[in-house]
Amino acid sequence: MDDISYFKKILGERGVVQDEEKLDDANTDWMRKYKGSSKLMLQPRTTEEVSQILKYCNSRCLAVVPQGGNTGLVGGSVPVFDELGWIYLFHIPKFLHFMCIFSIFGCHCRICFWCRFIMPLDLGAKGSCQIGGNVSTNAGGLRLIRYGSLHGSVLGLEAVLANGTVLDMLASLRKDNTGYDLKHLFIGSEGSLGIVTKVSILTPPKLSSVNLAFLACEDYASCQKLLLEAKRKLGEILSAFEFLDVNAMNLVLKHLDGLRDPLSSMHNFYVLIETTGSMESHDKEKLEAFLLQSMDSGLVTDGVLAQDINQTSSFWHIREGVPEALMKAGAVYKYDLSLPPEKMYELVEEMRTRLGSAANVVAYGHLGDGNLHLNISAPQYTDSILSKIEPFVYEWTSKHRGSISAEHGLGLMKADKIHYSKSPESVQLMAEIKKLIDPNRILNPYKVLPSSVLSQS
Ligand code: FAD
Ligand code: 2HG
Ligand code: ZN
Repeated sequence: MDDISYFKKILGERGVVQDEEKLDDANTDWMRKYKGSSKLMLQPRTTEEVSQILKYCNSRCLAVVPQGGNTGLVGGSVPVFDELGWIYLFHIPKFLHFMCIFSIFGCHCRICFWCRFIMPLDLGAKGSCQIGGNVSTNAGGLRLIRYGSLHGSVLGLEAVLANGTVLDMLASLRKDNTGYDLKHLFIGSEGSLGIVTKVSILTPPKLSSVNLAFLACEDYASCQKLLLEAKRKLGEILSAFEFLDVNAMNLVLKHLDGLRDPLSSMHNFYVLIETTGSMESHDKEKLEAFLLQSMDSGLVTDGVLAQDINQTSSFWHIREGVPEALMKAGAVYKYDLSLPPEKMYELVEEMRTRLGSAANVVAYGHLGDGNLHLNISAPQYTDSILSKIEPFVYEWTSKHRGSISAEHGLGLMKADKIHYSKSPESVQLMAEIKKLIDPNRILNPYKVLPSSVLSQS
């Protein structure tokens, strides 16, 4: 029996996609930068089907790429060389196994908001990304400052290994120190160690009082001081602290329909501060007092508090819309860096000096987490621009002991750049773990780790 017939036997006709139009979409990443030419997409609906596919692929040494919502930004979710195709996981997390463990009470339910709980993760791609993809990239998002990373809020998961073994790590406990905590291997390993099929996640209660301020600062130092003040004065109700610079703001206003500047004039920097708490009058009073003090001290030069849900969503749209506006502006060189906040904008300014008028250097991100999204926008990709950006950006980040991937992962784009952030010994151990779990390298080969290291180990 040939491979296709075998997959049809496991998945039925509907689970084996060979239609060119569908394949073309799935072969291309969100940025339309990475494009594969694989001819097969498999759509399993159950863990058992995932297991059977992998067992077969492993026995035949056929490589596969797990794909969720395909919103990844580092070329991790598309086949790029000789992979057989994808395992498209839409049906897995969505219908079957998205299990929320609410607070620590262990109440199991399918959709958080029915039960007045929220997902601890929120990101601009929320309409398309999937929980399996989120866990596999250890996505950060807009509220990490409040709820922490998925390494903290994922309580358990189920993953299928390359040989088809189903690993049940579906705990719902806050505390469990029995041996190595294996689930962490799958959180952030970008589909290179296993396919995540079930997740149990700690979901905080939905609180009734949410306030959002859209503020202007004239220099980066003020944004930074504002962050320290916000942490001190807003304390436990602070739930997001995001920033964008004037170049990011200009792009959004130019390329996204229906958005307007909430402030009356342009400023050098914008900060969004969100608070979430349980008592409206107390939270509002606290935020208003904080804003008054920040204006008196000159840290904030202008600002507005969202008055209703429409304003709230349009303020968020400005921040969350930057990646889309960049896509509309042309080619984008994307860097997702963790840096000490006091160093972050120095890099942006140095980059502007290096590139001059050849490109538009745009900065925004999760300032509260020390995560800079440095994006360089140009009419098209050219070697001359790239050579001014790389390896400079990685060397600079490494010199300041930052991370070359704060939240998007390494994917294909940065697999061979891992050494800028990790020691040779750590990379070697990662390669040995990969070899142990996936000796035939069938799971997302060419991603995460350098091929040169993998082929030696
Ligand atoms: P995909 O893109 O399909 O896959 C991503 C990686 O995970 C690939 O390596 C893939 O092989 C692997 N994978 C997918 N599903 C599984 C599975 N079930 N098991 C094993 N491996 C799997 N990221 C952030 O961290 N923070 C943000 O704020 C943020 N904002 C974004 C905003 C926009 C507009 C866009 C386009 C992207 C943003 N991202 C952000 C990046 C992206 O959305 C996240 O990385 C997201 O978690 C990817 O989920 P996905 O389902 O689309 O995964
Ligand atoms: C965000 O925070 C995403 O908006 C995307 O992580 C960042 O496009 C980017 O560089
Ligand atoms: Zn981000």
